[in-house]
Amino acid sequence: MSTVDDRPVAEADEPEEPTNRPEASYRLREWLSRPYVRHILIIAAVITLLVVPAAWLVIFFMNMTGAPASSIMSEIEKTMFVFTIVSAPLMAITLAILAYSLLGWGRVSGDEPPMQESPAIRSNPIAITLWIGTTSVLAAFLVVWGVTELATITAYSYGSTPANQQPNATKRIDINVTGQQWLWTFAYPDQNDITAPVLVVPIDTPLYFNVTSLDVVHNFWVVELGIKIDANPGAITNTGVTPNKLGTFNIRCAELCGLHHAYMQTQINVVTQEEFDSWVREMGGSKTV
Ligand SMILES: [Cu+2]
Repeated sequence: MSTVDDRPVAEADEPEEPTNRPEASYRLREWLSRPYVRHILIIAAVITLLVVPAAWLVIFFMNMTGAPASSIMSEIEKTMFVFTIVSAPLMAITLAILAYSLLGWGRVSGDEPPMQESPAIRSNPIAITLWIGTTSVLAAFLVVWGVTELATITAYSYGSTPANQQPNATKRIDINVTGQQWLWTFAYPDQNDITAPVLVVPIDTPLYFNVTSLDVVHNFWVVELGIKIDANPGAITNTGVTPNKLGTFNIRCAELCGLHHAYMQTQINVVTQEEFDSWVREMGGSKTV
């Protein structure tokens, strides 16, 4: 009896050569012809098309971001709309896959596992190139749009312009804004230093705010004007805006500053030049713009 094991040795499994793998374009077409892929793409297209009127309705028609009362806020609303539209296709495809998976439309009935299908789309060079290319172009567009808008808004708020070179520098109104727990005070240095707990300003006149705080960090925020800046103790921050719509808008504190932070709000009244002049006289000031 031989002690040598002469049974045939099993050959190691060799990876199968993908010699008969179909072309990438054929595989992509095959993938797109699957019913669940087409269903998901149709749902994604419908969601994308619905986002456009929905965004328009919320931002421009219902004015849920606050009806713009300055060029700054108009630019901000435009940017919100563009960002929503451009990101809609990606949101839509994610939601479509999620909905399809959750609702189980692709489920195979019975206990049988799903049938093995042809090579996965994740290894398809055409699909990968299209996906990365498209999302990169969308992202790059948003970066360019964002930087351009930021420059425009900064210019509108006089953030990048020295005080003496600002538009209508002679007509400009300086306002010293002081936040403290939990109220706002406004002083008009060029109008006999009158002070008021409510802001009154003329329409179409550049306003320049010198903002500070007496205690903790607050934040001076007017939604409809599109301005928002920290009020820091011991420092002055600046922002500016030209209101272009008559009306009364809320001024809120946008920095959690203690117990009554939620009630730290007052109002800005945008009035005509005549109304502003008579308000200044009433308050004891003399020189107006
Ligand atoms: Cu606050």
